[in-house]
Amino acid sequence: KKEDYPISVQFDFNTGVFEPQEKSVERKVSDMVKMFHDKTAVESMIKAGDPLVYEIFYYGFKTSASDMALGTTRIQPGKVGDEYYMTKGHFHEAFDQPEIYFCVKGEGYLLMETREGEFQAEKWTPGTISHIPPMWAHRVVNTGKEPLVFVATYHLAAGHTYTEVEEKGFLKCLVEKDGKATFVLNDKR
Ligand code: S6P
Ligand code: ZN
Repeated sequence: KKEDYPISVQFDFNTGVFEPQEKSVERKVSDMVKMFHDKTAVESMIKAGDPLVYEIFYYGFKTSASDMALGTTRIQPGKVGDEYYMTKGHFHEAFDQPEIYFCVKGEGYLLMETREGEFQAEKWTPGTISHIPPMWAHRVVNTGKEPLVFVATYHLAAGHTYTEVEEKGFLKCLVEKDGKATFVLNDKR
């Protein structure tokens, strides 16, 4: 079968795009209404054109015996109110599924949290590779002035669940204070 033969894609470290790819997904401010804490800023940004927050480029590398998905993400620099652009964040549906993230461009943080309330943030610069263990929700925040690009590998069997993060957020948010990226406690908690 064709899918059981090796295949390579060509990745651009600057743009985060690779070819060939199976699909790409765009997320705008209107896709993340519940995620950002300043609802007034959310509404006015949507009215002012609903800017792009991040894009995902994806290839599943499905074979007849297994899969190993590749997803690259490019988060634009920017803020909604004082809160930096970020991914939605999710848990994996399957309780035994980890993930590897590799930051190739930009700067920011990987936020991770368990359902028991343990929280950990990893500072990211180009070259940081992080292992996300099973059962840790994960979100990436771009605190820099250029796009943040990272590469993810995971099994399609992982699945994604967004509702818990949508309702509760992560323990801490990253906002700009006096020109600096600062952690503040999430006011939903
Ligand atoms: C999938 C992996 C990434 C994210 C992507 C966007 O397991 O973690 O490819 O899907 O970074 O984030 P999110 O939270 O919108 O899926
Ligand atoms: Zn994931």
